[in-house]
Amino acid sequence: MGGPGGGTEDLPTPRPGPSQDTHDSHDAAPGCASCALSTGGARLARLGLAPGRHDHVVALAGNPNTGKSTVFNALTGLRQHVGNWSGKTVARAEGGFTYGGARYRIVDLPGTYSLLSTSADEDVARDALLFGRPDVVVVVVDATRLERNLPLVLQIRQITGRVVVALNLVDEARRHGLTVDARHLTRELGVPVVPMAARRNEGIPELLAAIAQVAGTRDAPAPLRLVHKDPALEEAVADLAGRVAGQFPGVPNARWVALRLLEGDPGIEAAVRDGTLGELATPATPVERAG
Ligand SMILES: Nc1nc2c(ncn2[C@@H]2O[C@H](COP(=O)(O)OP(=O)(O)OP(=O)(O)O)[C@@H](O)[C@H]2O)c(=O)[nH]1
Ligand SMILES: [Mg+2]
Repeated sequence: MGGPGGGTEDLPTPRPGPSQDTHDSHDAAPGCASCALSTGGARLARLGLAPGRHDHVVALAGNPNTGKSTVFNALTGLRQHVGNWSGKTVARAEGGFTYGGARYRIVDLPGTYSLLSTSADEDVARDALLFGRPDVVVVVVDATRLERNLPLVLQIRQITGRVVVALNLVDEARRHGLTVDARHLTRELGVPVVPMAARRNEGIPELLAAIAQVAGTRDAPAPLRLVHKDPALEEAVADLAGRVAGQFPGVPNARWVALRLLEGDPGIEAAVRDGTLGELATPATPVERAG
């Protein structure tokens, strides 16, 4: 896969302070649900998650329309419109910022409801989160619609503990008489939850501090692990995860891959069959990861 000419792009060197690179690229395998992972490392490079001269990589994820681009603009200090990723044309947004003397690259991912991907857009977000190994995943959630937003948070928590939840739109929630207990959520999820109203720049300093804390720790919480009550299922998952890890040494989230295989996820099945899962197994960034 890849745009015309294929291959990876040279990533721009992050500049001190705000910066942004917005790219339009064409996905050469439109609608190829079964080859979701077939671009391997090249795709991660295009996503901006490959190694570069930054200290930390931050991925911005969340349901559609939760304020991800608003958060992106607030963090990078830019006001550029960031298009959605849809259909064959992918507009990706990457930016940079410095905080506490460290350089961060931030990648705005397409909105997604689930990592159990059903669309090409969701495949992009899924691949990046599962295999891109960002130092921090900021999940932007809508405080007025928590019940619709939390499933994605929980799915992401199952693959990494390096998560900050940006509890956005608290101004809207207030308007509707809703109060969200962020402390309680923090305890339940085991990761920082930062109340914010990104459009008014409320909560941005707190979000930056939480990102820096997670980026800098070597003791991120372990991924949440769903324990299956049926011992036979648990055994099957463990067995398959072991085989996935044996076949593709270094692949992140072998257990997650095993669960999807047991469910018959066609994209994951194809990536295992044609071996492209292995292309995603190489460490993507220079920072040592926990979890
Ligand atoms: N009231 C309020 N509106 C916000 C806030 N943050 C974002 N918005 C508005 O919510 C709408 C969606 O914001 P975006 O930043 O485009 O959301 P997104 O998650 O990037 O959306 P997609 O890319 O379509 O998934 C815009 O109209 C924003 O101005 C906030 O904190 N409070
Ligand atoms: Mg957006």
